[in-house]
Amino acid sequence: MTDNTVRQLHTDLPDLEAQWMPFTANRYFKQNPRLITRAKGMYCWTHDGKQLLDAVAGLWCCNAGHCHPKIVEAIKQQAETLDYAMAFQLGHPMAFELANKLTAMAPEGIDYAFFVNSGSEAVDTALKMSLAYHRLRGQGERTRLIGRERGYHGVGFGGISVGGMSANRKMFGAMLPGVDHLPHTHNLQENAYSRGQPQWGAHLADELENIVALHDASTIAAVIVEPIAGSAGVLIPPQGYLQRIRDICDKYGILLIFDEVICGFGRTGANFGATRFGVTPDLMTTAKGLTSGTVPMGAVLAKGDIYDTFMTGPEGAIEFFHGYTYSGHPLAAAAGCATIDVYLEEGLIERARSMEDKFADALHSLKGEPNVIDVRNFGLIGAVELEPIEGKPTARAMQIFRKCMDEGVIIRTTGDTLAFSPPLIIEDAQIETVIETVRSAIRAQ
Ligand code: PXG
Ligand code: PLP
Repeated sequence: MTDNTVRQLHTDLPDLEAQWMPFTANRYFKQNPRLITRAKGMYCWTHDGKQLLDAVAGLWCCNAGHCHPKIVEAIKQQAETLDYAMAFQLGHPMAFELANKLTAMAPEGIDYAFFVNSGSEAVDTALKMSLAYHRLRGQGERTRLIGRERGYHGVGFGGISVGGMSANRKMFGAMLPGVDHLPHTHNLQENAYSRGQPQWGAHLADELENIVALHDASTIAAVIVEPIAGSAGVLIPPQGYLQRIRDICDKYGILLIFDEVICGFGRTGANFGATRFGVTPDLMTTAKGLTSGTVPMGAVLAKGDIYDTFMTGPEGAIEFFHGYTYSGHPLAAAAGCATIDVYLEEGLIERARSMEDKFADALHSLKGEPNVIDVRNFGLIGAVELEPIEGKPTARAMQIFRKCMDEGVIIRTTGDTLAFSPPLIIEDAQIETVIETVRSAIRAQ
């Protein structure tokens, strides 16, 4: 069923019908196509030649900017040298090199990297590692997984089970059994217009004590939280909150997983959210910025103690019955190595930290604009929350998104919140362009 009028209007486009697009209003899109055909640095270009300033780094992933020449070159070279090497029982040098680079930039004690292809796979892998870890230690009854309301952990069955976004869960049946959720920390009455970490809310971590009291610690394997919840609207952890979660996990022998898929690789102004917040989890899930969005890849980073627990059976036997055909794929590994080199050589992570105040000033200047009810920020993540149009949730943010696109700036929306996560190379003038475009779009409603 192809709509000929659309095809006639956009004769330079391929037939759009056959692709079932992810997290997209397919029918609206196919009537109003927006295709990106080229990108460089802070900018993307559409099929009809329009230039767009990218204020979300693709989908929170192109942290080094688009098509960085060093990363592009590394991918080209790798494609010419080794396309694929069997991932199980064989290996190739680039994956080991990347594991070394990654663990060198991770918090102290995080010494191992297990490669996957996405954030969703990283989450499912970390959850499986947690269950197997306890079982290997003779605590196989620790099977419960604790997530958080308004958490996003990708779209695998594990990820949606511990995740806390109802639209992503309600269509898919019972999911994993034995999952519970912490409350989220978003509270506009207490915390609206916080700059950086809100002061109120550390006590919400104590809800984990109630969950432990309900189920008993001996049944709980792991707690998974994003240091900053991204997809559900940029929810910054209250001061002291993450440390309290860490302390309660330690008290009861529960593993703590930080989902760093968005927070990793400079987004928070440090290597990882864990680094910036000074709280070290047992497992970290990463993806996105790992290859600056160029080739799909994720990694689970693990404490030495967890790896060691697996390395106890007979030598020559597989220790963890898990892995993907493309775990540590050569192109992804080459992209990852070059990306980390770029972050370090160009000082992009320090750069993100040094831009944080300017970014915060610019974002918070939107306070007082029509229907703005909150502005929040941390590192190079920001959000502007809007009063929903009565009876039409999400419509206001979507109108502003479309207006910004028309004016040449890509932002992201979630619910009635506008989200920002620019590449770490953003310049002062580009911050101003983003914010002034958003201001005009807000005023134009
Ligand atoms: N965990 C977290 C914390 C994420 O943000 C995933 C896991 C899943 O990663 P993959 O690679 O499987 O998509 C994510 C992904 C948005 C948006 O605009 C956020 C994500 C993905 C797409 C859109 O909020 N986060
Ligand atoms: N389905 C089938 C039939 C397979 O053979 C495989 C892998 O060999 C998979 C799924 C899993 O694919 P991947 O390893 O890319 O996740």
